Amino acid sequence: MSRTAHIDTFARDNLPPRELLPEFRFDVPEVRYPERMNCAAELLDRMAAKAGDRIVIRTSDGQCTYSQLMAQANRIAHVLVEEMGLVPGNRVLLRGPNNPMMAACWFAVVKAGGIVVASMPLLRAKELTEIVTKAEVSHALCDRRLDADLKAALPACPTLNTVRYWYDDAADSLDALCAKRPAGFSNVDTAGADVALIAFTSGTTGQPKGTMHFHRDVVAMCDLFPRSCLRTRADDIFCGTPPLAFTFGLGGMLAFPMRYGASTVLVERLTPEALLETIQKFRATVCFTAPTFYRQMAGLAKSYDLGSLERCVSAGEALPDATRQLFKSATGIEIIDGIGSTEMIHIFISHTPERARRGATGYAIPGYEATVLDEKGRRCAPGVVGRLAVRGATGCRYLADERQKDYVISAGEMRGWNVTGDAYSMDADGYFFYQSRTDDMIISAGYNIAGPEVEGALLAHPAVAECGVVGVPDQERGQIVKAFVVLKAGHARDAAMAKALQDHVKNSIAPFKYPRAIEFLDALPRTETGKLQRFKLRLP
Ligand code: 3UK
Repeated sequence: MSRTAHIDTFARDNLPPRELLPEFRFDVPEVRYPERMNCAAELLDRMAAKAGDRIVIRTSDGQCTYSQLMAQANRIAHVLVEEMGLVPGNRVLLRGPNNPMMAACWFAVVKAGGIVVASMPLLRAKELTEIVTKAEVSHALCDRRLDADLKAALPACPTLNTVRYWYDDAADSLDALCAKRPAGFSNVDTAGADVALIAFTSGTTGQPKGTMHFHRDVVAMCDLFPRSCLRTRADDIFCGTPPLAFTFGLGGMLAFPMRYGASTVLVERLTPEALLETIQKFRATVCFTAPTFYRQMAGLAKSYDLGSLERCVSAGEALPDATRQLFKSATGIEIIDGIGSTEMIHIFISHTPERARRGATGYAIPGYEATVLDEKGRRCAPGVVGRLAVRGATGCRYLADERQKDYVISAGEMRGWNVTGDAYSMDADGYFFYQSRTDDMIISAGYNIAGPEVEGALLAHPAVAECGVVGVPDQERGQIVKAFVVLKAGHARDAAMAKALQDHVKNSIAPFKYPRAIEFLDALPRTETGKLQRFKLRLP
């Protein structure tokens, strides 16, 4: 292993044992990097030197250039090292909505050789305590407006003893401290294989899992999907919803545009209407969000001028074909679907707009290989449903976690492949078709039924705004298919509607898959990242 710049070696000491590591493949030349690399230098300083006056961040209150963002990150890095006692390798909690200080803090931590542990804005004291404890976080930088949950967590977090707040007028606020610091900073000379980021999974159940990513992984994610599928350009203006604490958002809302000298619009809270307004106002060219947003935006699009918008990326959960078609007829844009995961850091199966295939997530993008495995761990024939496995330039490294062996195959012919927990089939052309999460497959009277397929059928009905389909226990059949449906305004939630929806499903897919139970809801339970919380629908 290369010489580490970390003095605090906690992350390296807690990497999975060698035999449980995934196999990394650097088949595409873009991801063969030098041994020394600091991803902040790569993404920020390099562009600041080359095109410092270009705008990097736009907000409703103004904008900043690459040089200004670098200066701010450098000032914060001085505060971290000189006032807060940060030592390379220490973990730093970042907590804030998507705003310029959150971005500057991200780069500051990495410049100073620290490891970013970002927390989703909606995490409460209990979850904060869990991630701080697991990652032995020593420092925190937090938006003042999100201080309550952090303060509530602190008594239970003995490792976390140095906290500063930003967007705050106190004399010892981060804003005040960094104003007194110089705009130049010499970055810690990290190894490409030093940990830069511990991203916690938005897992729905059980203890959160921390995934460790190296400096080189952060750069690699920028050199793969955004180059081959998104074809990012320097004049692009990015916008969207995913939080910077979610690797989907770290890429789409910050790192991807920066790798190409483009700019990003940061907005703290977005509804579908507000996202459409943002696209219109900033003349955005690229949008990143989850399928449910595209579906809602399709219904509203005609009231906005979306003439600037060219490319839209959907991830986080499966994009139903009904949503792809609705959005295309509303805007003319073929959405780019992509499956990624916190473990893999970003998207590994996707497609260009021209190569979209109905119902498919796409093909393994350059830099990755993917396949589908049967129960015995052998490759399935085309068309057969099994477990998705992937390997490439990035891969899963859980922080001190028994579950490493569940994500990475440790023996046999497929040793080193990452298993994402998704059921997929692959066609003869190498396109991958999502079925469900492996453990979400509904087994009813001996049939395997994928909830998302039933959802896709329901979504094609004109009265359906949103829906979620799960298996619920049943005496006779083991499980039955149950649909939770949000209707569009003006439709009655009655037995006749339930019957109409059931008939609609029976007429569009194999009849045994139809939902025997239907419940109408005002809204579906979702995570901050736009994922349907199926476990909540299954609760009695
Ligand atoms: C599901 C999808 C079907 C799938 C993520 C892009 O979602 C991200 O990371 P998470 O760790 O969840 C991973 C799981 O989410 N999923 C994501 N995208 C799709 N299923 N089609 C899709 N397009 O179950 C996967 O295993 O929260 C997505 C980039 C970075 C990310 N972290």
